[in-house]
Amino acid sequence: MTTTAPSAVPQQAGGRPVGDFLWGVATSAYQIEGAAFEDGRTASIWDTFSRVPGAVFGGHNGDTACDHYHRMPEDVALIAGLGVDSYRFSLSWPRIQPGGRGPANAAGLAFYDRLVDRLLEHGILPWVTLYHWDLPQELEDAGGWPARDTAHRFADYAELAMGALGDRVRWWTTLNEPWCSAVLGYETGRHAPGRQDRGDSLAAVHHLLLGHGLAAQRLRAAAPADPAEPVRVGITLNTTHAIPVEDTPADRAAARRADGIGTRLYTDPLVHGRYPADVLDDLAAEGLRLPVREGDLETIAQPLDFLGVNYYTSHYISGSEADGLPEPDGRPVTRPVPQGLPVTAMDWEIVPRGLTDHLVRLDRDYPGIPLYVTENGAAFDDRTAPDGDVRDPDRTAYLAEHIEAVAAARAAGADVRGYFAWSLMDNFEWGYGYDKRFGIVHVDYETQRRTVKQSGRWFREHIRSSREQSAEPGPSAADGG
Ligand code: IFM
Repeated sequence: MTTTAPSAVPQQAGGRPVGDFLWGVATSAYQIEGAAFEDGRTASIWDTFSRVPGAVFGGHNGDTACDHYHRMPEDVALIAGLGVDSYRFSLSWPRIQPGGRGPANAAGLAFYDRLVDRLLEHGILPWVTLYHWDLPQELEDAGGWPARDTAHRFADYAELAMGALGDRVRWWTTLNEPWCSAVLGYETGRHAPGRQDRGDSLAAVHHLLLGHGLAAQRLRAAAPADPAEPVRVGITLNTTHAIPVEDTPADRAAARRADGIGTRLYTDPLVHGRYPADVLDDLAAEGLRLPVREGDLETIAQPLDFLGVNYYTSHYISGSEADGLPEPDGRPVTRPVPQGLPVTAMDWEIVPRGLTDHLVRLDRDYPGIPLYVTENGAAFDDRTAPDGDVRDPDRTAYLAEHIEAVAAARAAGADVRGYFAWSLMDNFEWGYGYDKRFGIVHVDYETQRRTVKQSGRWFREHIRSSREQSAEPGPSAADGG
């Protein structure tokens, strides 16, 4: 993809402009770090949940994961070898602030200090996510995200992190995918902490968003001044791209509900400072309400320097039950219907066009906020060939088609400024343990050997040629496609 120049070109803390489009790879702390109880780190909800029999495939956990904590220099060299501009990683809250309260743990912070320095030495822009699901267990014991106090604890932690890293890290994401934290964590129970209460889940939505707003305020207040490189604060969402199966009133209404609960419940308060009225009505019909207090919505609607979009698939939604009967709990039917499209190893349908449409829609409905695809990628059942290579044409095609889809969104006018492949390397895929591999780098969990897959080589080459094209004068540098 060649790309047109966005109005604000990301600058690296070291000063090097990273071009007109940011290419990156992404990971998260619990999924790769290991060293679960070293240097003062305490348990997160995932350390606890992964020990619940049957909660995670094979009884796997993140105790060792990719051992990134001990192999960080090697991994940064790997990232540099891929030729990306940026590395998006998350900080482990219980490593930085054990127990979720009180002073920072110097040994825990020292790891991120070294990581950031190492990235900058390699000319790679560090992009930090504060919360990628590893809530300190003590805070869950005190009520977790359904409890309002957790939002305040999160803001304290954000300030600690900014104080330690803000002189070098200027790109900050507060939360990764609050939908997953709230719905999978507190409603379906498929993720930590494994609770199953729809009211708690809604309270978690509100307190996660409140935590985002409070943290955004504290991050900006605590950021060391740097006129050359302002601090950027945003959030990453896994919004739902909902498409009516048929153009009927029932299916359109169902898609509206899916979009409301999966997208607008987050984007509307964040950007417009109000929850969507239709979603509040739907919830009221179930006897549910969000625990909003005076001033909360103003706090939540802090200016966003960017919106991170994680995209894996689209959802075709029907408003009628397969057998013609309503849903047993009396709620209106909002049923995802597989379309028989090719799927990944997660059984997620591959819908690149949905990424284009979704980015264009977000840009239209929430204008003026630069968009970054902060995650996109696919799990497939990789096989290591006898020569040690991992040839993954499915993943390579998936990445190519979705990167094309981003270019199409830009060509249609959406202000999309970057793309991060999920994931740098195979890792702990939550409830699926190590069974699902999303990496563009293969990890042999026995030896911790890393091997760049065919998709990783393709990604490196694509970035290189895309940069070359952007540098060329003439129409190709500005065609956006
Ligand atoms: O691995 C996860 C990641 O932690 C959050 N977004 C989706 C990915 C794939 O399931």
